[in-house]
Amino acid sequence: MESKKKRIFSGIQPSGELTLGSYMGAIKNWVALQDEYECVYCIVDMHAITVRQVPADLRRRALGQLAQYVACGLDPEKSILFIQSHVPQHAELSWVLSCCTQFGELSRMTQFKQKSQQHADNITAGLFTYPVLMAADILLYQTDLVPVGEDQRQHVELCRDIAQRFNGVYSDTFTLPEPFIQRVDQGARIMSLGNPMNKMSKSDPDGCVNLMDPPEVIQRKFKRAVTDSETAVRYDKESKPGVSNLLTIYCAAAGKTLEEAEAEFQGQGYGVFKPAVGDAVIELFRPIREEAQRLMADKAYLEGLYRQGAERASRIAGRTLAKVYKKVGFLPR
Ligand code: ATP
Ligand code: LTN
Repeated sequence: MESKKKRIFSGIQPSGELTLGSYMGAIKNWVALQDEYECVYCIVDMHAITVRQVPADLRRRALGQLAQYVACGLDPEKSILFIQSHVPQHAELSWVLSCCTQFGELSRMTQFKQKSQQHADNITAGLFTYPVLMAADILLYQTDLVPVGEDQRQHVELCRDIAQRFNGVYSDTFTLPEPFIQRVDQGARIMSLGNPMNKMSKSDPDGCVNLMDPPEVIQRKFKRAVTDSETAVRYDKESKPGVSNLLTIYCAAAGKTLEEAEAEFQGQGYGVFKPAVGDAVIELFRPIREEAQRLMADKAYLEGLYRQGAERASRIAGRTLAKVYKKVGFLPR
C-alpha cells in the first residue's frame, strides 16, 4: 500500500558549499517536514552543470552534500535521499516538458536573467532550460509541496503552469505542486554578511558562512559583517539591514525571539553583538560539522545510501514517465 501522506520534493545544487542561507532557508525546514510528509530530497548535480564546474570538485561536493544532508538530520530511513544524475527519468521527462514550455516563459525567469549576466561568456541552452529540468524533478514524484526559498517561487509556479498545460492536453497526469515557503523568523531570506541588500549565496564567498566552515572562520566572518554607523542593536530592515540580518540569524540559531535578543544586547555595541552571533552559529553548526566529517570518512556507507536512494526514487519516477510516454504517443518498447 502506498502511503497517503502528501509528498514533498526539493533539491539543492552541489555548485558550492552549503551555506547558512541554504540551511535556514531550506534544509532546516526539510528536516522538520519528514514525519508529516513523504519526502524526497535530491542533490541536483545536473542543474549544477548549467554553469561551468570543475569535475573533481563537483564529484566531491555531491558526496559531501549527501553527508551534510544526513548530518543535518535528514533521515535516509524516513526520506528518499538521492543524486539527480542517478535517476535517468529526470533528463527524459525534461525533454518532453521542454516541448510543452514556451520560449517566452523561460525568457521571463528572473534567475536566468541574473545568471546569464553573471556568466555572460557562457549562456548555454541548459541555463535557459534549467526551470524545465526543475519541473521534471518535481512532477516525476507527483509532488504536492516544494519547500524552497523565496527566490525559487517563480520556478515552482512555472512548473505548475507546465503541469496544468500537460494535463489539459493529455488528460490528468501530474499532481499540481505548490511552493511551500517558510519564513526564517522576520524575513524569508538570510542576507549576505558583506552586502546585506543581497541574499547570502554560495557563489558569494565573502558574504556567506558555510556549514563546514571551522569555528574560527565563522567567527572572523561575523566580526567582519557589514553593519551601520550607529551602535544600537535594533531590528529595522530599512535603515539597519546588516544588524537586522544578524538579529534574524541570531534568533534562528539561538532559538530566541526578536524581543529577547534586542533586550539581551540593549546598551551593548556591535563589538559584543557580532561575536555573540558568531558563537551562536558555531554552536549550531558544530555537531553537524562533526557528524558530516565522520560520515565522509565512510565512503562505502554513503555510496550504499545514494544507491538505495536512487533505486527508491527511480521506482516512483519510472511510473510517472511510463504514463507520460504513453500519453504523448510514444510506441511502447
Ligand atoms: P547560487 O549562489 O548558486 O544561486 P544559492 O546559495 O542561492 O546558490 P541554492 O542552491 O540556489 O543556493 O539554494 C538552495 C535552497 O536554499 C533554495 O531552496 C533556496 O531558495 C534556499 N536559499 C538559498 N540561499 C538562501 C538564503 N540566503 N536565504 C534563504 N533561503 C535560501
Ligand atoms: N533551482 C533550485 C534547485 C532545484 C530544486 C529542484 C528545488 C532544482 N530542482 C526541484 C526544488 C525542487 C535552486 O536553485 N535552489
